[in-house]
Amino acid sequence: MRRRPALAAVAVIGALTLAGCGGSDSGADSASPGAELSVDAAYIPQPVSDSMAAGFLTITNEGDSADELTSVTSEAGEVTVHETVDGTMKEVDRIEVPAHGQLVFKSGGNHLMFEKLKQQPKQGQSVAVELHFAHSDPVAVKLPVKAATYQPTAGHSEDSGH
Ligand SMILES: [Cu+2]
Repeated sequence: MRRRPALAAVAVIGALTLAGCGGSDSGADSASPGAELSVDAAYIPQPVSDSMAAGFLTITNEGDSADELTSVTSEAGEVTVHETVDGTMKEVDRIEVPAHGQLVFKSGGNHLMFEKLKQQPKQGQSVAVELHFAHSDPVAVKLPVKAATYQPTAGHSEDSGH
């Protein structure tokens, strides 16, 4: 999975040139494998620190190929990707988004680590980040700042109705 730089380049070029096109020519590539990424459940609990914060989101891949989150950038400050192992967090270079699966960032697990923030994120604001992947185009995401105690409802939403 890591030994395919040539294939990755082809996939990126293909995605660009085929944008908005049915891709019906060149039957050789008709399976058009690739990751299809979407992001939801993004939020930042309002941090107590004025320079550090953790961010959470879920990346869903409906495609036939795995992808990897390779970096996260933000104008708000520095962002690194951390995972939590045995209660200790450590920075990771890249993290897989499995084919037909999800990469979940949640409290106590994987998280985006914001450092050297220019200003403290406050509830009601949002922080824009850009997710960069090994194969897919970058994805821009806004993480709304929630209450410090905010917990997303797992699995399904109960927000509808009362
Ligand atoms: Cu961390």
